[in-house]
Amino acid sequence: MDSRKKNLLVSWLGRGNPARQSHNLPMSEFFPNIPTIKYEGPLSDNPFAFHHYNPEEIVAGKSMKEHLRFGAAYWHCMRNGLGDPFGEGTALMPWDSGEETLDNALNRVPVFFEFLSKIDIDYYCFHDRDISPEGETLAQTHEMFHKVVEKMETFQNQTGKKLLWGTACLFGHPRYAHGASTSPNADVFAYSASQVKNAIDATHRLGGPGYTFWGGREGYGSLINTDMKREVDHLAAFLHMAVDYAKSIGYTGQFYIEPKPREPSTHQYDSDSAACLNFLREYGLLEHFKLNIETNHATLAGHTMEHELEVAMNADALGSIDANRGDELIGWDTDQFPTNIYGTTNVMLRLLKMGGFTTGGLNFDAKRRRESHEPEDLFHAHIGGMDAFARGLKIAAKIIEDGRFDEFVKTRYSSYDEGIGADIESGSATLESLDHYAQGINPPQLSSGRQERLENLLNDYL
Ligand code: XLS
Ligand code: NI
Ligand code: NI
Repeated sequence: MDSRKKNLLVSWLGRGNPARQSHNLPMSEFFPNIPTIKYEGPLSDNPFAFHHYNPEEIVAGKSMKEHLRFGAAYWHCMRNGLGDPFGEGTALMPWDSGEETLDNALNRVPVFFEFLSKIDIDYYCFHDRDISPEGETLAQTHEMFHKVVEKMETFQNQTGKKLLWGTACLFGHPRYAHGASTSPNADVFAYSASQVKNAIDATHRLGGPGYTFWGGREGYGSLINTDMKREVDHLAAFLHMAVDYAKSIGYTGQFYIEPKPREPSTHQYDSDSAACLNFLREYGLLEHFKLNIETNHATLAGHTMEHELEVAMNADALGSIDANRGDELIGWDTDQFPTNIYGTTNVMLRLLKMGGFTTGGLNFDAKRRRESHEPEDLFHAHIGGMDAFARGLKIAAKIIEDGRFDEFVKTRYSSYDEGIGADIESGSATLESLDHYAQGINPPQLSSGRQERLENLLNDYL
């Protein structure tokens, strides 16, 4: 493929060319100096060990591993050259020829599964175009894709690793410049459908319990040239087709939408949890979809992660989590590894209250900094994220067990437990009855919200 086309393909990965290295690969080990990562406890000073994540340790009735269901992202681990808008990729990937060929795609598979085994992560996620290249024709693209899927299946069977969710990349290729199912061009809609059909087939074959739609370019650059109503109708029609297709092949996995407000488009239709839920409800899709909430997308939307999780949970629609974090000083999706214990505690508090994941998990949709270009940095990055979530889980379990937060909130609303409050909640109160009631009482006396005291209490657990 000519170099212009190739550059376009690598640049959707965000992300620049992997630095070329020698091809004298060891046959069986791609991370020869990295041991299998094990739990050594908080006193260990071994950087290649977990200090807090102890997979079999029981916390709140389940092993840490069962609670957390960690996943690794193929796109970040294997395809992210660590380029940024100002410079090409820096990542050393000695196993990668840098070519968009089937052979190179097949060569990456054992590398990834070795990584999963050594880092002790059970699940992974991928886009179709992460694992295999675009061919000269659509038929050739699919043919190469299914060859790589076959190899992934073999490696899943050999290693016991599992797919968490699959997805299709409907935003990288130039044909998706105006969107995929929201493109004004119906042939592009058809191409998107073809990719999604094949990606669902692959997810089904690999036993993935979930399939994700992230909007990418399903939004607009400007309303001046956009028929928003038509585009959103098309998006809904597309998702209905996916639901129908899954049913027709007996795929019973959970569909997710992953909200994000912008980037690359100016506005994405799936901008946050509330917008997604409204869209799903309006188009009769809510029973078929849950949300995959990403921390950095929440903050881009001007919300906290906790807010996005609670909006989803309140609609019984929290499905899975893309675990990462943004940078307060940079206005884009920096996809950093989650290391903030406050953040992980807040996520785990909600997850524990929800009763944990069913089909979902904590997928590290996160990448190393451009300066962390060595293969071992992949390990440091994931170890940090896993340890941070292990601590978040333990702290959240303690907070729930201790019960003081829940007790405070319960008491704060106790005026609705009886009397006039209970009448309001049960629907028996009316404006007239409340008018009568309010005129017969003394002016309301408020209790303190005690925010600062509770913030101090939270710090006591950390
Ligand atoms: C991009 C998204 C993407 C999805 C999968 O910002 O996070 O990586 O998770 O398409
Ligand atoms: Ni994501
Ligand atoms: Ni993202």
